[in-house]
Amino acid sequence: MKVTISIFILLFVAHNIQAEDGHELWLRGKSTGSVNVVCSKSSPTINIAKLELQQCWRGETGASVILTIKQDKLIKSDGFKLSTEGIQANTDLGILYGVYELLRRQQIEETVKMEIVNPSYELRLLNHWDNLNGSIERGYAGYSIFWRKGKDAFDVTEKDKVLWKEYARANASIGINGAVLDNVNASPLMLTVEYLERVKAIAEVLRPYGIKTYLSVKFSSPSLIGRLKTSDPSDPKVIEWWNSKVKEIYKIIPDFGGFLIKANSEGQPGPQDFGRTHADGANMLADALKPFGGIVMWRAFVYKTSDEDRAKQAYSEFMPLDGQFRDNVIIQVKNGPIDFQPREPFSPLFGAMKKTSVMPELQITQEYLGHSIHLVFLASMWEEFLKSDTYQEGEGSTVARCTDGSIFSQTHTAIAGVSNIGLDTNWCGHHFAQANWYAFGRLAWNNKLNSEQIANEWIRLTFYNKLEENNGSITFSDDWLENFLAPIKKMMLESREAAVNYMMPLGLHHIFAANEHYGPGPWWAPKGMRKDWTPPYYHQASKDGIGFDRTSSGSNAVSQYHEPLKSQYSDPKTCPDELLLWFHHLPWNFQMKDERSLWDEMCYRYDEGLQQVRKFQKLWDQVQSYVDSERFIHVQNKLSEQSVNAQVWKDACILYFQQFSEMPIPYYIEPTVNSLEDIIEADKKRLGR
Ligand code: GCV
Repeated sequence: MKVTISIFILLFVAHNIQAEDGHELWLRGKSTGSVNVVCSKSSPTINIAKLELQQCWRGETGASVILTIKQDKLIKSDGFKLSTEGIQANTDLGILYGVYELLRRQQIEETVKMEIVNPSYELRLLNHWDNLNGSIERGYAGYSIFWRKGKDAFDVTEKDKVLWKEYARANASIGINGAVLDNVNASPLMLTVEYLERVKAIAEVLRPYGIKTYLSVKFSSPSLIGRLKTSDPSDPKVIEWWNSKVKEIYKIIPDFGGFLIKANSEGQPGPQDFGRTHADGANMLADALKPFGGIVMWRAFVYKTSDEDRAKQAYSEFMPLDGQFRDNVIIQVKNGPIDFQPREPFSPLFGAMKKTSVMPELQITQEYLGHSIHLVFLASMWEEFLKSDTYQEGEGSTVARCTDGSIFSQTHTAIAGVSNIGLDTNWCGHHFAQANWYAFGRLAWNNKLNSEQIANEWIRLTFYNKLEENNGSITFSDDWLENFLAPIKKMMLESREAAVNYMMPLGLHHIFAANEHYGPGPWWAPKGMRKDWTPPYYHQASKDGIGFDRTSSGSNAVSQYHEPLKSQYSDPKTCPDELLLWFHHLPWNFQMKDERSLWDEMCYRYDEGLQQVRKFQKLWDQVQSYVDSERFIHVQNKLSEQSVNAQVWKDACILYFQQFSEMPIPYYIEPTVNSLEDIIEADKKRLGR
């Protein structure tokens, strides 16, 4: 009887929470509250600010808010002054950002007091890896919101404009102020008139929200579309071609932001094809953009087939060029030295390039973290990265401070995140993947925020029960805070470590299945394949042990880190367990700090990851009554898939590595359930072999 009543109550409550498809992101619905906005100015941006206040006001009903544009030296770039009376800023955009901050605080019940809020980075950009045919490289949420193929590829429809506006609004609400619209593996067609005209249309929608458009360009465009014999950056005709192309772009898009370039990397053309350096290439483009205020973001993601450890190559290539770049060039460096792995140490270029503007590149789309299937909250990873101490200018030289202008007087400060946005109704494929878009924006605005604060904000905004609003204002009940917010926040904060555990614990990296980078593939090494594209290159498992020796007896990648990190990483006793096999090749019976053998510890962590996901499943089931049924079921299904996949990861890795360790699986972990042969067979099938 009791059970029936409980089920009935549950169904009744769940039924009363309106179904939501997630399209509104963290900006859910209008409020019924009213406000009197006092502002003498009118402009497209200010008008948006006023409208947002009127439609989403959740403060005292009938209160007044004064918006003032007045110069104040303490307010920097897009910053603003918040007070109980209203918002003051130097620019219209500052007002808009202030409005979003005020509205967010009202919604999450955070107090508003007199305070100046300045952004950490001047440029806060999304990088879209969107191809011109509408597909998205490493995109897991449908096709591109900007590009499509077919007869209507260049039509700018009302539907397009509505979507671009929603996109712009969401970005502005978290402080993002730039978007690179196309894939870094760029098509030369991007610079042709039809595509530039479409960029113009996109830019018009994005502009009032403060979002500038940027483009990835192909370095060989002069020969590919300009019919020149070469794309050599020192050739006068090539220089002239880029100069006139840039002029043409600014005529079409007057506030164009600049170029992002992937050069001499993974088969992309670049200045080295002509015996020139990265600096020669970047500077040539920077000179073309300079008269218009444009910038070049030149990626340091470079590695070749060579005997040099891949993790060392970007540093070796770029350090000698420090100081040679124009002041409108920013070197864009991925957070880790290899490639957006579940865990990497920070790239040693951070803090080491002292005479060049350097910007971090993070990956919001979950290429290596379970696509849009796994629930993995990336703020924890980014917080770990931004707070990493490089020691380059003494203790406290964190990556955040080395890139935001606190330590080096960079001409430009910037941060980029590879977008996880597509045409899926909920934008990101997984409702919880929206949290990563949100977190990126919030950290780009304030690189000191911690992941707990961000999760706390996002959960409140995304899951508060709209029915509980009273005259526009929201009061979270103790029940909601204790039984929904607290456990969900805990789950989010644990989720990244769980993924590391069931995929690559203890510093293991890049042992993914080929191409898709989704499941496990530590065995994958076809004959003739570039060795740095195969997992055995990274895990180096053999009968004598496992891990990549990057100490002085190995590749000596440790030497690229500043002391005391170099010594700390060099010694397995002081190297953090989390990075142990990144820096060391160790015997299977190596004794860990907790006295387990390395083999036992590895098995334990793989199992722990799986248990964590199962815990997330149970937890989600327990919060059913707090979530609308549409989003509840969606997430429930995703978690169930994640759990099956975590089991595959665990079984595949334990059984594969056991062939080398020849040690028993510890009695205290749950036995494996899949056979290695079956997993490898399924992987071969996937690859069509
Ligand atoms: C856009 C990795 C990814 C590629 C990506 C590349 C890059 O290699 O797998 O899809 O290409 O990084 O960042 O340029």
